[in-house]
Amino acid sequence: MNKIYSLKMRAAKELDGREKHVSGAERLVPESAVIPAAESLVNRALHHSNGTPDIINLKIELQDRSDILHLDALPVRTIKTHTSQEGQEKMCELLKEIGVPHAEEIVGMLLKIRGMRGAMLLDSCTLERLEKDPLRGVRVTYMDAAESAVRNSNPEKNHFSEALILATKVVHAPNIQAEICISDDTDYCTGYVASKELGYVRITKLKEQGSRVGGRIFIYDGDQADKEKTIDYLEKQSVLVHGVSLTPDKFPEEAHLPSRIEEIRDDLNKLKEKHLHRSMLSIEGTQGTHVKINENDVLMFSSNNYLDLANDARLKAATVEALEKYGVGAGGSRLISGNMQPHRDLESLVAKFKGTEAAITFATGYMANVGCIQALCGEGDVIFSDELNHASIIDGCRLSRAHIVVYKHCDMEDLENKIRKFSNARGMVVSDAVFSMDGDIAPLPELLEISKRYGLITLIDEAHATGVIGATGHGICEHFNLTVKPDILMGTFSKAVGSQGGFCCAGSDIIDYIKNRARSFIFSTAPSPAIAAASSEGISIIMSEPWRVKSLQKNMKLLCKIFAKHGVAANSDSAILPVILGEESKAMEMSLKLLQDGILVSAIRYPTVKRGSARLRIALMAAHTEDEIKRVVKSINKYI
Ligand code: WAQ
Ligand code: MG
Repeated sequence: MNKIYSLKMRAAKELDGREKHVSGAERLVPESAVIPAAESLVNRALHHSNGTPDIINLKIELQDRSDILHLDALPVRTIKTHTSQEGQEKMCELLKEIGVPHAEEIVGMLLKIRGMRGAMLLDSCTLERLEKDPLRGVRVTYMDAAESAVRNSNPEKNHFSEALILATKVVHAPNIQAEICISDDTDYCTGYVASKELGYVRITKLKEQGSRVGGRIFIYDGDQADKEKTIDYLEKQSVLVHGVSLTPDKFPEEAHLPSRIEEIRDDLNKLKEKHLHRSMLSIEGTQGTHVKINENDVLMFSSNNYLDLANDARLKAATVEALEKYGVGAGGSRLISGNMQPHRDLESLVAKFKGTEAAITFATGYMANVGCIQALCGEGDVIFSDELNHASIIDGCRLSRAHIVVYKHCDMEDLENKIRKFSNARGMVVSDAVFSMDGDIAPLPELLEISKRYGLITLIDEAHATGVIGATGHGICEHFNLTVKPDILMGTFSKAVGSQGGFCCAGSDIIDYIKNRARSFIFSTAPSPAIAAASSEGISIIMSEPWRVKSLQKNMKLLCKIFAKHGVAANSDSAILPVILGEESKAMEMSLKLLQDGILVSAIRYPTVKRGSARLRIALMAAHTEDEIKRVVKSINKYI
C-alpha cells in the first residue's frame, strides 16, 4: 500500500535576540512525492516576502493511512467589495445568516489579531477563548489537496487553494460553526467566511493595503467540555481535500468575457455598415505638400504641418544635435528626474512667444488639455465649454469632475445666458481658438469680456491657431490685436511648429499649480529632449521667418477665391476649410475618389463631428502652390 507522509516546514529568523516566524507550510503526500514536496517547501521558505530565514525546520512523518479523512472542497464564491468597511459588513451579514450571535464583536476581534501563528477558538455565546496557548492559538495541521496537480502547482504561495483546504478541514470539525479569516500578508486584502452551509465565501476587500492585521477565528458552538475533541481534530486529524481548484471562480464580469467579445465583433460590423469604421493610410517617406502612398505621389491637403516644418532641415539638425548631446529618452517624469535643458529652454521660449510669464510643456496636446483642465477645475466648479470644442477639452472637463455646461458654438449670448443661471459660480470658460473641424475663430474679445465680468477664468486652445493666425502667427490675441489675454493659452508643437507636444502658457502661479496638479504631466515620462529641441527650433523659425505665416494666409484667401469662382461659398481665416457633405458615406466616397486622383483630403465623420455633418476637411500649407490649390478645387468640384 502506498504510504502517506506529512511534511511540515517552519522557517524563522533571529530578530533582536528572538526567533521571528518567517513562513510555515505543510504537505500530505504519497511517498513518491516526498522529495519534490520537500524541495518546494524549502524553496518557499527561502523566498518569502517576510525575509530570508536563519532556520528552516522540515519535519517528515509517516501517516497511518487508515486514519486519513477524505473531504470534498467547500463550494467557492466571491463577493467583490470595494472598501474594507463594506467587506467587514458583508462578513457580519454572512455570520448572522447562519445564526452566529455577536457577529459584530467577533469580526471586531478578527480585525485586532496580529502575529498569531494559529487561530483563535472562540465560544460563540460567551466570546471566551478556548485555546490552551492564546498567544499562539490553535494550529491546524495534517491537511493537503488530494490531487497532486494542486499540490505541485504552487511553488509560490497560493493563498486561495491553501485557505480552501484549511477551511474545508476546519468547518468539518466537531462543534465548529464557522471560520473567518483575513490574510496576514500586508498586500493581500482578501479574506473569507466558511461554514458547511455557506461554503467558502471570499470577500475581496477586508483590510487596507499595507495593514499588518491578519488572523483566523474558529467559532465554537457547543459544550466547552467537548473542546478537546475539536482541538484534537484540528491539530491531529489527517485530511485530504478533493476537488480543490487552483484559482477561485471567476468574477461575474470575467465570466461574461466570451459574449463581450462577440459584442465587440458585432459593434465592429455595425461601424463598417455605417461607414464609420476607421483604418489608417500608410504614408511612406516624409511629410510635406507631397507624400508617397502605395508608392504613388499624393498631393497633401490633409496635414496640420501648416508651415511645412515637419521635415525642415533645421528642425532635423536641431533634433540630431540634441540627440547627440542629451540622448533619446528622458528616463523619468519631469518632476522626478527627466527635467533636462531642452525642456527648460522650450518652456522659456514658448512663454516668450505667447507673451506670458511662464509655460509648461506636455508630451502631446491632448495631454496638455486633459491635464490642465483637470488641474484647474474640480468638483463644485462649473466649466462653460463651446459645443464644438476638441475631444481633449471634453475629456479634460470630464476628468475634472466639474459641472459641464455646453454653450452654442461661438454664441456669446448663449454663453452669457448660461453663465447667469450659475450666478457666483466658480469656474472656467474654455474654447478652441480655431475650431479644428470648421476652421472658424472664436469671438475672443467678447468671450474675455463676459468671462471677466462673471469672474471666470479662461482657457483658449490654440492648437490650430499657433503659427497660423495673427499677422505673424502668434495666434488669436494677435489676430484680434488684443492686449488682454486669456488666463491660459494652450497649444501644440505638433502642428504648425512641425514637431510634437503640447503646452500651456500662463502666469507663473497658474503654471506652478498645473505642474503640481496635472496628472498627465506628473505621471508621464518627460518627452525626449531631442523633440523638445526640435520644438524650440520650430518656434524660432516661425519668429524669424514671418513670410511662412503670410504665405499660408495668402493661400487660404486664394483657395476661397477659387471656390467662389466655381460658385461654392467658402470662407476661412485659418488654415482649415471644411466642405460639408452631410452623409458619412458621401464623405468617404469623395475622399476615396480624390485619392484616386492623387489628392489626399480627409473625410471627417462622426464622432469627430456631429452625425450627418460629415465633410471633407481641407488643410492648407504655406508651401502649397497656386496650381496645387487650383487642382484640389477642380477635383472636388468634379465630384460634388
Ligand atoms: N492554523 C490555524 N491558523 C492559521 C494557520 C493554521 N494552519 N495558518 C495561518 N493561520 C492564522 C494565523 O493567525 C495567520 O496570521 C492567519 O491565519 C492568516 O494566515 O483568495 O493567506 O496564511 O480565497 O496569511 C484567505 C483568502 C487568505 C484566500 C488567507 O492566511 C482567497 C491567508 P495567512
Ligand atoms: Mg500570510
